Amino acid sequence: MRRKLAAGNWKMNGTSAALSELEALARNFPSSDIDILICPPATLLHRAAGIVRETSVSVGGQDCQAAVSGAHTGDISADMLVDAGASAVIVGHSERREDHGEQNETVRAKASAAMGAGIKAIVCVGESLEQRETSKTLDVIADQIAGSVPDQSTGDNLVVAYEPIWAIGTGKVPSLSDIQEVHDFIRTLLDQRFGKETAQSVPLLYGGSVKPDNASDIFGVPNVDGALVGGASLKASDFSVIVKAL
Ligand code: G2H
Repeated sequence: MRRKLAAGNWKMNGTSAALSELEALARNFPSSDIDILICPPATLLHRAAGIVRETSVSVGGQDCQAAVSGAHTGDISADMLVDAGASAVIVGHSERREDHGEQNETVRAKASAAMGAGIKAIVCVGESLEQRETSKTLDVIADQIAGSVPDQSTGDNLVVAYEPIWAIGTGKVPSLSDIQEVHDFIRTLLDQRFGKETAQSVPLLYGGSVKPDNASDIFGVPNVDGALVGGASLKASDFSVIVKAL
């Protein structure tokens, strides 16, 4: 019922030369049963969209501004992402929450703007190490889901990514039972708020040090519908192994 999604987040990595990796990935997946998404830096988005055209790979943004247009120097609107060829955008990544002080309210407005522009919002949530060690994980997740997920969310316009902050780029990964606990919890929260049909149709991604050698174990966890992959999405060979494990 839910589509599976392997999403790559290149973060602030890649100039024109990196597009050869996207070309290789697109060659590997001319067609696929699962959704494959790469979110390159905004500077590459338009060219990236041209490269993946007519393959099973699509491209997305890493962030968007909540406003449609106007005096927001350096920002990019959801409509601009659409114009560049994006079908999705990551919002509320912990690096945005930390580096730019983004609160739930801002993340929700960005997700809402993305949905309004007709693209999927990949809303990121996740606890810090201190929050996990003081047993606050589920409280933090509940707060972020309540605050960051817009009311107009559906299975077609929302993806939720659970990314424990302490697992991002560190090589550390939660136990499979800990991943399942949080994913089950997110599904329950969505059920309580949107009803069973919508809750069951929203893809839930795990993110944080997903690599070729741990992907299939993570994908075996119930309620994990895919991954949001950082470092291991930069090389087509690594990311292709992860895609095939899904
Ligand atoms: C988590 C993830 C991508 P990495 O941020 O969103 O990065 O796979 O490098 O931990």
